[in-house]
Amino acid sequence: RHGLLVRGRARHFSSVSLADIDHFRTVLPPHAILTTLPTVATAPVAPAELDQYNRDWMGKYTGKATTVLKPRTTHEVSKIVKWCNEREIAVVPQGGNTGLVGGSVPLHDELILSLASMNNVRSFDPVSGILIADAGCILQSLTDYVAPYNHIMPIDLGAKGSCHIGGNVATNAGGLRLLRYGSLHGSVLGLEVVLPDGTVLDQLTSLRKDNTGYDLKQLFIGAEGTLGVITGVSLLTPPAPQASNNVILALPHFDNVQPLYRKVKRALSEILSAFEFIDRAAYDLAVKHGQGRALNPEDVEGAECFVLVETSGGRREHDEEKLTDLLAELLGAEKPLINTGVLSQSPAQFSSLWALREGVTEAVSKEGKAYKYDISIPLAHFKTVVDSTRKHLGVKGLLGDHAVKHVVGYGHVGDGNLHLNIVAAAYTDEIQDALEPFVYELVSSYRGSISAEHGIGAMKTHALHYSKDEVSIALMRKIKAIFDPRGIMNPGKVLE
Ligand code: FAD
Ligand code: 2HG
Ligand code: ZN
Repeated sequence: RHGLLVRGRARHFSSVSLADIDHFRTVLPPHAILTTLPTVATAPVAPAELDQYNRDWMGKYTGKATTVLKPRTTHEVSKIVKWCNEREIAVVPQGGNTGLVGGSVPLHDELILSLASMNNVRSFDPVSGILIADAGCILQSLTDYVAPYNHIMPIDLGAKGSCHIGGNVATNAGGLRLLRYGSLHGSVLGLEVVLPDGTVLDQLTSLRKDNTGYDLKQLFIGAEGTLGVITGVSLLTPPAPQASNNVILALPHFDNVQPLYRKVKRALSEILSAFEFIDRAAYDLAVKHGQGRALNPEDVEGAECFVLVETSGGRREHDEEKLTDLLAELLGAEKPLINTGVLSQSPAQFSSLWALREGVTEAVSKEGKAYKYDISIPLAHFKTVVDSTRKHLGVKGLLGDHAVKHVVGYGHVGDGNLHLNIVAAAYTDEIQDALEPFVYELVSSYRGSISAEHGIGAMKTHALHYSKDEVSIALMRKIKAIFDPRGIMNPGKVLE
């Protein structure tokens, strides 16, 4: 047994033993059990083979799990979790392991329950657009699945090639379509969840309307695996738009973003589907690391930031006309809000413009180690927050090639969500201490959220109080205790 600091005191969990592996062998086939423990029946895997499960996407958090289990059915998940609960083995549910707050990897040697082998579509109704899928389905594969029926997923994000729908639900991921289709709290119609004692909560309904008391499934959306394991998801997929266009606009000043947003909303109204922001430093990094095609350097000289506007609508000619009219109006204005605008002319250009925005995270990780702050603040203060963080690091003497290389801002303007990324040569305590609580206090001064869409994970448990009051945190603890009295489910995440 080992101690894991939870709520400031050590809680004791059992390490996975050979006897546990023997039990898991009665539940799962040998290839679904990856363990470094020297079992008689199966050759142990080399510890390095577990690295991809123990290390998070950023290379910032590393666990020491000895065992990864890959069940294929809800029944298998239930049997595993029941056993772990009885034995007090802590469990980390893992999807595509693309989370950005250290929630998907163990803090110590918790067992990793990977949903990767639960990847079947259970049903799709082309009339209602309701999709029921195993939690381990990769988001891109679901997009591909519904495409021939002329439907799309209500969510899209840069990690779509690896993240699971179960992981998306568990983190309540926002992404690039939230402006148009809203959050998963609205699109998810039902869930199947294995509770920490192994009970299966079957709320996998596909009803649009169901006011029959407390809406329990909502608790699991954004719970980051702390209340149970999501095994099935029912969600509403919207019809694919008949036409999608995008344009990237270069702005001379950040101050123009707000008036531009108002103008764009008014001009494009029902066809506006995304309004995304990249500051100059983020744009330069995306270009440097080959994300999308750079705009003509002369056109973007002096541009302080960029906005990507997407339209999705029902008639191509109508949408194109609206967009070109808007562009003409913006460029022809007496005091133009933009320097230039590049309208995509082909599907390849459409993707390339998106890549400039979507690819910033990838570019940042190629450039160095990222400290990520995913915050909700009023749009007017996006630039102030980036600038004051840069200034603060400068005062601390931490700016330079061997410490902090860049401070960049990008994100979802339409949702008031800024991604503040501090790109450093390495993760160091000095940088960490300079950034926290500085950033959280800044966010709190705007009554903002310290986590707009990525969650709390292991990264922000200590900072939850900046965005949640004591009453709310106390209620969260009570809810956790009801669902998971032994605290086995992703301990040390969300709540300390
Ligand atoms: P994981 O990383 O495996 O897990 C995330 C959390 O959910 C963990 O706490 C884990 O325990 C829990 N979990 C996973 N599966 C289950 C399950 N079946 N049951 C219970 N708990 C589970 N996020 C956004 O919100 N918007 C974005 O635009 C966005 N873009 C991204 C772009 C890139 C390039 C990357 C790397 C990440 C991005 N993210 C974004 C972060 C992110 O949260 C997601 O990628 C995604 O939702 C996580 O899904 P996953 O399957 O990888 O989950
Ligand atoms: C995005 O919007 C993602 O691109 C990732 O949420 C943000 O890496 C980040 O900080
Ligand atoms: Zn985002």
